[in-house]
Amino acid sequence: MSILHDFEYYNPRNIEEVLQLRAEYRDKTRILAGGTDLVVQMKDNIIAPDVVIDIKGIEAFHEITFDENILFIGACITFSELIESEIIQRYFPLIKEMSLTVASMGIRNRATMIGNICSAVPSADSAPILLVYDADVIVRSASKDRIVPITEWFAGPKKTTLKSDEIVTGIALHFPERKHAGCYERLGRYSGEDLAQAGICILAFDDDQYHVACCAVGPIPKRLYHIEEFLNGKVIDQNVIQEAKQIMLNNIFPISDVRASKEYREHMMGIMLERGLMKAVSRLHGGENA
Ligand SMILES: Cc1cc2nc3c(=O)[nH]c(=O)nc-3n(C[C@@H](O)[C@@H](O)[C@H](O)COP(=O)(O)OP(=O)(O)OC[C@H]3O[C@@H](n4cnc5c(N)ncnc54)[C@H](O)[C@@H]3O)c2cc1C
Repeated sequence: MSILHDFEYYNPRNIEEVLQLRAEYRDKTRILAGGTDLVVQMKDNIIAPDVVIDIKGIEAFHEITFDENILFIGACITFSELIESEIIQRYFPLIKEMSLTVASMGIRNRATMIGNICSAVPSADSAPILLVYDADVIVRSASKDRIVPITEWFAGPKKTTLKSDEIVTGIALHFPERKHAGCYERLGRYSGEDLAQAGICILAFDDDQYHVACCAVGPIPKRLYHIEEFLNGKVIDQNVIQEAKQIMLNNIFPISDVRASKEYREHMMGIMLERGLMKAVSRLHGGENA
């Protein structure tokens, strides 16, 4: 179906122009990155912005850099570019592992990681990875720059703390100084164009500390701090895993929908937590890299 309503299309070449348009038209605008969510919503008449600001022409948004142990991913970097990036492969292989689970190659060639967290659907695959790394979302408006910790980014299903005059310029991740390894476990009905039924990401450190985050099992993707508190300082064995699974059941709130029932999601999250912990710890101790 075509887009049925009229809108102004802007294709600015610098950030200042984007910020001016956002400041002037605010709620009436939508940023266009890859368009894999926005265009679908416009075609389905779910949203009807008066002004569409295409940011793909802004050079600075196409950068992936790694300086002083900080990874910067620009607003227009696609999942395919993340998969291909030597920086990502070398320092953040978990991002590559996650990106390969997103949709199909056709979608990954257009869809951006920043668009994924701006859409903020509960099943956003980028979210658990950014959460375990304590990523910072870099936000700008014409009057102010601010950094939003990813733990404070998601405000509800499809809602973020971004204001109507702001844009996200990129996301920053600190490379942990301690030895670490991670794993992303994702449940889907089939490989290809399907959203996650459940997802869990684990980052294990060599001093027996753990970061754990999930998606698609509650209104927002989130860190599972109660599980982390229980796991921290412990060597992973079957007793620890079984207790961690019980703690998880009190901390996730899946719903039943077209993709899976609440009960199936709960059951599978236990299995994925077990698999994820075993895999992350094995990788930490010299197994395959991630
Ligand atoms: C067939 C199909 C399969 C999919 N499968 C998956 C999947 O497996 N896993 C998954 O997580 N997602 C999946 N998705 C959704 C995924 O493609 C999107 O979430 C994508 O990552 C959004 O990025 P985009 O660049 O296309 O954003 P757009 O569609 O351009 O924008 C999305 C939203 O973010 C806003 N936005 C974008 N960039 C900025 C910015 N810099 N500043 C402020 N606001 C911004 C836009 O205004 C819009 O509201 C799928 C989508 C389709 C169509």
